[in-house]
Amino acid sequence: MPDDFEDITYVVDDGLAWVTIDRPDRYNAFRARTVEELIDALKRAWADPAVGVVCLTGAGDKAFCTGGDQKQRAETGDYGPSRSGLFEVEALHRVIREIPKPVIAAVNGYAIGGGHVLHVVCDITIAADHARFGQTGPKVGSFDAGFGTAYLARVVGEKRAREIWMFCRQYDAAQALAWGLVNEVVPMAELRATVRRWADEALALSPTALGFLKHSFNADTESIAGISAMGFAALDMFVGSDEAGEGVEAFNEKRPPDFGRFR
Ligand code: S0N
Repeated sequence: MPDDFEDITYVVDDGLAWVTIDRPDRYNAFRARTVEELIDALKRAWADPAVGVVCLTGAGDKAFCTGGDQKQRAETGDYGPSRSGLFEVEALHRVIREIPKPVIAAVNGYAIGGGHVLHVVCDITIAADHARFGQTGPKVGSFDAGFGTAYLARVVGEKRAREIWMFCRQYDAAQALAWGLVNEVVPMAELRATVRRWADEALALSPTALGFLKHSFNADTESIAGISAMGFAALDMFVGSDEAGEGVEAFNEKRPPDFGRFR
């Protein structure tokens, strides 16, 4: 299949598909096209019997992904064009969960906002020791009322998940490991080799058993998908508001937001 990706790269190496968000000048933030390409790549990995494990990562050593592209949002009021005309973040979460193969997030820097949610929904997270984690929605006028909140609470517990969203702090890799938000922390220079090692362990196991196990783990949290659909519909309405606009403008003007008048 010809590789017509613009925002990502897709490379299969000995059973492991590397899916890399390739927008380092935007700290690997995603626009609609990026999300569409990520979905295509994951489906390609799903369909390919030569692939047993997927790794999602970001180009460079600054960022894994910093969520929705706030510059695009300021320029055009949306996340730019896609073939379908949709901005399918919710569908991306679903395909990461539904592909019956382990998906490993290799966090090579900031995992922030919608980028943080991406690693949360992956099966495994391996982080470089300089990685930083956090949500920014209430700072920039967005929220994730689905897997980004409810499933995060399953991972780290209610109190920590609420702290993460309600205070928009950043957490280092050691803290993320202590909270069970990541599986392993390694020096950046060892990140890819570590993913390779984890992938090789999984590649030696029964793919059918792994697939059913993944479905089984998902079954327990599947009700979140319904909340997620409602949350993203609400978000679509909220992002057009003056309140959300203040968050985007503040980020792009490099100043703190002033939400006082919306209280
Ligand atoms: C990552 C942060 C903390 C890094 O800070 P630092 O080290 O001070 O570097 P900066 O100078 O800030 O950044 C370096 C350069 O990278 C650009 N950049 C960084 N992040 C983004 C981004 N998300 N979009 C576009 N550009 C980005 C900077 O602008 C800078 O470039 P220059 O040098 O040219 O100025 C810090 O950068 C940070 O906090 N980034 C923003 C993180 C953020 O708020 N992300 C968005 C959070 N929200 C979402 O992801 C939700 C989107 C969504 O899922 C959605 C879904 C469906 C429907 C609607 C939505 C919706 O929300 O609209």
